[in-house]
This record gives sequence, C-alpha cells and structure tokens, in this order.
Amino acid sequence: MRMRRAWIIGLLALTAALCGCTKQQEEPEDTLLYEDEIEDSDDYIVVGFAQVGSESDWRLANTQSFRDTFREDNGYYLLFEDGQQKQENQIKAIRNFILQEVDYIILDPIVETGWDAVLQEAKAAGIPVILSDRLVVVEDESLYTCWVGSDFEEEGRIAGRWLRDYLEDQGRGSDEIRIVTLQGTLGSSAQIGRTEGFDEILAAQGNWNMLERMSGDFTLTKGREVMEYFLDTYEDIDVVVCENDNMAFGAIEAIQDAGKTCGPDGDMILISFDAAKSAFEAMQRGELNMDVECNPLLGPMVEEIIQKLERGEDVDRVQYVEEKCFDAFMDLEGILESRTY
Ligand code: GZL
Repeated sequence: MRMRRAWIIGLLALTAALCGCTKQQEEPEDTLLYEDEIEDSDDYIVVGFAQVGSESDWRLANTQSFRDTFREDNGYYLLFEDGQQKQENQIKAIRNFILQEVDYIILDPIVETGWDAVLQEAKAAGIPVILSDRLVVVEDESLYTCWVGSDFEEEGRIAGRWLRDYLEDQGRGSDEIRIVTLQGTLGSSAQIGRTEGFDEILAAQGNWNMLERMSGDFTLTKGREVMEYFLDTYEDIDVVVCENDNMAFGAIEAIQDAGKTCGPDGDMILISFDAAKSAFEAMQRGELNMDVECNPLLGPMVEEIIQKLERGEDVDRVQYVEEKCFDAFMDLEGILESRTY
C-alpha cells in the first residue's frame, strides 16, 4: 500500500510540475491529509482508528493506549476519529481512511451489525481491518483480519458466579433476590455478552428474580436516569448489576439521592464491569461490592498484530485479553498501586 501511495504522490507532483503549478497554488483535490504532516509518509505505517466515542473512563483509557502505542517515534502515523457513539460517524471515518489510503484500519464497532457495506469497501481497497474491543457480525468473515478484546460472556458469568457465592456466604442462598440491570449500549458486544453470561447463572438460580433490564448506554448520566426509574418502580431491590463503571457511578448517585445505600453494608448489592481506578475508589468508599475487569489496554496487542502482518505472518483470528475480578474485601490499596487505568 505504501508503494502505491508513493506512486500516487509522485504522479500528482509530476502533474503539478508539468502544468507549472506549485504545490501551494494547486493542491491536488485528494491530497493525503497527512502528507504535509510527516516528512515522508512511506517511512510510516499509517493507521486509521475509528473509536466508539469518549463515553466512559474505560474508553478514555482505551484511546490513550492507542495514542501511546501508535506514535510517530514508533514508526506510525495515527489518524484518530472519535465516533461520538454514532455508527454513522464511524462509517464516515472508515470511508475517509480509505480515501486517505491508510495501511491499516482499526475499528471498535459501537454495535455488531450494519458494517458489511463499508468493510466491503475497505476490502476492495486492499486495506486490512483489525477489530478492537467489540465485534461485528458480517456475512463475509473475510471482511476483517482479526479481533482483539474481552470474553464478555465470561465476564457476565464471573459476575453471576460471584453473586451466587456471595449470597451463599451471607446465608441468603435460598432467599428471593430481586435484581435490576443497567445494560450497556444495546447491540454492542459488551452488552450482549455480559447480559447473556449473567443470564446463564441466573437461569440456574430459581430464587433470583430479574425485575427489569434497561440500557444506560454506558454513561453516568443515563445510568442515573435508569436507576431513578428503577427506584421509583420497584420496592426492595436487592441487587443492581451495572454493565460498566460509569453507569454504576450514576446508579450510586441515584441510590444516595433516594436516601438509600449500596455496597457491602448497604441496602442493595452493587456489581459493575470495567474495574477502572475510579471504581476501586468506589469499592474503598464502601459503595460498590464487586467489579469484573475489562482490560482497555489493547494498543500494544493490536500493534503486535500489525507487525506480524507487516512480516507476512499469520495472526490468530481471536485474541482475548487477560482479566480478573475484584471485590471490596480485597487489599484494594495494594492492587491500586499496580494498576495503570
Ligand atoms: C468493553 C467496552 C465497553 C466498556 C464501557 O470492552 O466496549 O464500552 O465496558 C465502554 O465502559 O463504554
């Protein structure tokens, strides 16, 4: 791809010289945006990253991981587009990357469906697509090279198993347990997997009653609104499952505004996903019972994949990141010292 790009730039320069126009006077229409930014784009691997948005602490850490990895002094030029949680923005970004003749496209798809056409365009342009974090469902599996992310269903099962064991320890193994769930963005891999994984454990607990699930779109603001609705609608909620930390922070605000409490000594058990630093602080304040980690530091794994592809080596189609779960009874101070997000 880089050779082809050099040829195009050379042809444009020759055309400009022949018609006596200087670069400044008649910049060719489809100048590659970055050709003025970097000395010689052929010395760099140009990567286009279509990110979901900036909706959560997890997302900010994930973006920083890519910015820290795909630096110019590391041999990369990163074109970064924040999709602002809209699929149409991500599709536009991918089309722009194709126009810019990037070497690789990294996509973190906000939802799993609706990508066939634009990924077909990337394939036709000969640009490999690497999925990071969330997955796509497409007719033609060859539309993306590989996916790096979390086993979301296992994350959901970890949460369900932890709750089952915790209630047993509390002597509530046979009590009726009334649960509400704040889901992530509907149709996103994280939401689908976490909901299905938790459901697998729920199905085996006849005394658990899932009152309602509603999406808080992974944001604090919507998480608070959904929790306010749950508190107005249901008496005696025993467990609140939040499919990410920022919705959990919104739920805590709503619970406390209603004069109730959550956490190990609270009126209700609060469970979350992501395990960002701010969630550890909520566990230290006694507001959150448990958090299932979802590692956002995917930049280095994606870079390793690109290096392999550059060497013409095969890469695994699916690559899971290492993850754990943490609860309020652990040495959170000690754990926090070693965490980077
Ligand atoms: C999970 C990621 C989710 C996080 C949320 O891999 O897609 O999106 O759990 C983020 O915090 O918004």
